[in-house]
Order: sequence, then C-alpha cells, then structure tokens
Amino acid sequence: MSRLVLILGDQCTPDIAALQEADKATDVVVMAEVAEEATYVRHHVKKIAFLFSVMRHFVQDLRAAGWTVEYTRLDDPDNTGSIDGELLRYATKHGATQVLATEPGEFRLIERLEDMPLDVLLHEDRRFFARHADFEAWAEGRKQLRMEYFYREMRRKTGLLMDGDQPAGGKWNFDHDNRKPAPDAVTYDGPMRFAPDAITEEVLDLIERRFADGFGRLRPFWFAVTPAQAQAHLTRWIADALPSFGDYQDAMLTDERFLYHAVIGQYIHAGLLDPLEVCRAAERAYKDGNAPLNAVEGFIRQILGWREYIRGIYFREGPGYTARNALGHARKLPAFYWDAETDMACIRAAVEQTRDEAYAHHIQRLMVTGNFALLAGIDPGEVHAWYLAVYADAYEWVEAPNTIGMSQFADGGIVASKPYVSSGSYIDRMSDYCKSCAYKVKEKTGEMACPYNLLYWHFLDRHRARFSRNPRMANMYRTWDRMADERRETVLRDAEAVLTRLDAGERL
Ligand code: FAD
Ligand code: DLZ
Repeated sequence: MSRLVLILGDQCTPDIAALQEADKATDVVVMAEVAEEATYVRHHVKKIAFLFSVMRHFVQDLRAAGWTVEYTRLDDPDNTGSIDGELLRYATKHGATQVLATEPGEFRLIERLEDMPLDVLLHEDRRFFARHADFEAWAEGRKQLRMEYFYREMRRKTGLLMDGDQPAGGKWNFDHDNRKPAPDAVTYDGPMRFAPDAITEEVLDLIERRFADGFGRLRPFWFAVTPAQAQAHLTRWIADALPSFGDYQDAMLTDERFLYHAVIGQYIHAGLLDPLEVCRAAERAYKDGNAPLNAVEGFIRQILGWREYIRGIYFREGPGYTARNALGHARKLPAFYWDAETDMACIRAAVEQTRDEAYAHHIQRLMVTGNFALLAGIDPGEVHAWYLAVYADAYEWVEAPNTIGMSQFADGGIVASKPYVSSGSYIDRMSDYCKSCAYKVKEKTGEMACPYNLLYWHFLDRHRARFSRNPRMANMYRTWDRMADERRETVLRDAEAVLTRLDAGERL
C-alpha cells in the first residue's frame, strides 16, 4: 500500500527528510497550495507568490526525477483549503493510511499533523547543523543561553573558519570591526533580479486575483524561484558584495535598500540553498584572498550561529513562546506599520521598502521598527504577527525568537541580555534617515523632538525596577539620574504626549 509524502512550501529540496525516507516506486508525494497557510497571517503578496512559484518549479523536478506527485493548486475546485484536509483527501484517493512528513517550522502545523486520524511519521528536519538533541545537550545546565558560545561549538563541529582547534585569525568574532556607519557610495547594485517565467507569471496572475487586498507590492517580482537562480545570485553576491558585508552590516540608507546584505534568508529557508554550501562558498572566498576575514566571519556567524541558535530557542521554549509578554506591553500596533503614513523618516523608509520588497535588513528590523515598538510598549503578540507576515523569509521558527526574544524582550531575557533600545542618535549615526525627517534628532524635548529620544527615557523610567540593576544598562540609568528633575519631568510629559497621539490614531 502506498504512503503519502508531505512536502510543505518551505521544504522544497530533494534532501528533505521525508523524501529521503520515501520509496519512489510506491509512495505518493503531496504538495498543496492552501488558503489556510496563505491567510493565517496577512502574508506579503510577494512571499505567497515566491513560495507558490518555488513549489510549482519543484514539482516539475520531482516528476522529472520519477516521483508520483499530487499537486493541489490554490484554485483547484476540490481544494479543501488546509494541509491536513489535502492529506485526508489524497489518503482516501490512494487508500493510504501513513504519511511521511518533515517536521514543520511552526508548532501550529506540527500539532495539526499530530492530531490527524492518519499515521503521521514526523522526521526531524536535517537541513540544520544542530539537531534538537545537539541544542538541548549544549543548553543543558547553562544559566544563560548566549549565542556566542553556541556559535563556537558550531565552528568546531563543522570546521568552518578553523585552523586546527583554533579560530582562523586568532579570534572567534570580528563584530567590533563590523559597525561602520553608512558609506557615501555603495558599489553593489543589489540582489540579482530574475524576470518571471511562464510558471511565475501564472502564479502572479493568481495572486492578483485572490489576494487583491493583500499587503505589499507584487510587481515587479524578481526573486529567484529555482535552486539554479538562487545559486547564481549567491555566486554574484559573494564576488561583488561579501568583501564589504562586514564593514557596513549595521548601516542603513534610504536609497540603498539592500546595501551589502545577502538577501538569501527566503532561499535557504525554502530549500533553494543549502546553508552548509553557502558557508563553504563564503569560506572559500576568504581562503582564496577574495574577501576579508571580518566580512566572512561576520556572514558565517549569521548562518552558523544566529540562524541555528534562534531555531534551537524556538523548539526548546515550546508552543507558549509566542504568547510571552514579560514587560506587560499592551498597546495596539500603529497603522503606520502597514501604510507607512508617518513623519518619522526611518520608519517610513523601513515600511516602504518592506511593502515593496518583502525585505528589510537586520538593523532596520531591530533598531527601527523593533526599537520603536519596544519603546512605545506595543503588544509583542501584535509585533510578532506583523513580522511573521511582512517578510519573504518569515517562518515562525526563525521569526518568533527574533521578535519575541531579541527585539521585544518579551521572553524576559532568554535571547537578549538587555533590551535593544536606543534613542534617535543611534539611527542618526548609522543612517541617512534623520536628514530628511520632519522631527529633529538633536532635539530632546518639545514637539519637534525625535519620538525615539522621548520614548527611550520613558521606557527606561517605566521599567526601572526590572533593568536598573542590569550592569549593561547602568550607564543609561546614570545618565537619566544625572538629569535635573525638571528636565526629566519634561521628557516624560512629552513622551506621554507622543503615546497619547499614538493611542488616538493621530499621525506621528
Ligand atoms: P544577511 O544579513 O545577509 O545574513 C545572512 C543570513 O544569516 C540571513 O539570510 C539569515 O538566514 C541569517 N541570519 C542573520 N541574522 C539572523 C538572525 N538574527 N536570526 C536568524 N538568522 C539570521 N530572519 C529570518 O530569516 N526570518 C525572519 O522572519 C526574521 N525575523 C526577524 C525579526 C526581527 C524583529 C529581527 C530583529 C530579525 C529578524 N530576522 C529574521 C533576522 C534577520 O533580520 C534576517 O535574517 C536578515 O535581515 C535577512 O536578510 P539577509 O538574507 O540579507 O541577511
Ligand atoms: C508560508 C506558506 C504559504 C503562504 N503557503 C503555503 C502553502 O500554500 N502550502 C504549503 O505547503 N506551505 C505554505 N507556506 C509555508 C507553511 O506555512 C510553512 O511550512 C509553515 O509555516 C511551517 O514553517
């Protein structure tokens, strides 16, 4: 009797565990475009189009390789609208009782599969350097789960950037060399852009019909949708951008939306690129003398360190993680996170590029939109739903620990040892946003003062009991305490005025 082999939209690689366990001669692969996955958050339309196109290209490869595949299109009249519904439909058709699946990257879907009236065998996703057991073994008995130590273990395990048992260049981490402000000129012209082929055009038409009210701009659509395209993009990025990646990793420019960033998260997560191959290609550039160590180490740390660590946290913390709210923040997410209607130039730039490209780089996510949400006390659940929706690389396993943990400190300090908050001066140092802003970053009080300046002190003041004894925040509290009482009162009053305008839905 045949078994079904489930392949989800972000599992489009022949290396995926369920496929490795399956028998081409007797088993039936199931892939399905379903309304439930496409609408459980308000996904960016480019993200949905990307995944559907990747799926449709992958199914061609599977059939060419001899697999029997049942593929459901979104507008198939028999589409039940959910992954479990489609599995049940095909189980009846093929008389199958067993499903081979690879663990999804979200507890919601894991629970749905586990609750099915079929025998679902969930195989661990092997596309990661660290298995669940590896992360648990590393985390066991540690008081704090800091990424840096986990990363070193991954370096030793993979041998990446190692000279014997020592780190290449004598240091594990070159982050201190990687904080240059925005450059005057950028020599890289951004990610490789691919004209949609007939398959992608058909998907784009479908998305235009079915998601007319969806978030974001669908066209121009330029993402890679096959492994060969993603590889071509990576190869060009390594040659043209990697050498400067480290230096300008934290910089932000209004007209340079990608700077020297790789823009590969969506490709790795969906299965178009293999993370080990990506790291090896970067390491090769260093060994061949084509890229400096600070750039290559910085890049490999993102994939080997952060990506793996973040996933470890998601699965270790469990399904309740996304509901955490350690700081008790309850404000609604402002409308400008969706429509960019704000006079704050930094948020406008970050949201506009998010709307256009389904992309923003890490510092824009952390220190512009994330920082504002944290300072203003936005409900972390709402912040989480926004980040999960708007980026092409967003899946809960990677998005939630970044948002709930790193950005919003809602997990109480599991991911971050202190909250990532800053006044406007950090944004001014690292970007060109403040030059075109209606607010004045140098003004600390009054109607024209940058809202980040006001809310920064408001945040520290209202969370004093929790943070004042954190040694990494002592300087901030000393500065606040040194201010004259009258000035502190003015700052807090002006910050309250900003929050009142926010709550009233007034333009900010
Ligand atoms: P680069 O800067 O070029 O880095 C290369 C790769 O390293 C990335 O593609 C990614 O795979 C990996 N990486 C880098 N930083 C991280 C990190 N902190 N966690 C995990 N992997 C990392 N990343 C996602 O992939 N999906 C998300 O949904 C997501 N949500 C985020 C939400 C918030 C609030 C924050 C602060 C960060 C989030 N990140 C997320 C992490 C990071 O911002 C993105 O991985 C990165 O911006 C993707 O762009 P890039 O491919 O150009 O990355
Ligand atoms: C994100 C997404 C979307 C928009 N649509 C589909 C889909 O129609 N079919 C599918 O198999 N997967 C889709 N996905 C990806 C899943 O939501 C993803 O597998 C889970 O969130 C776990 O990471």
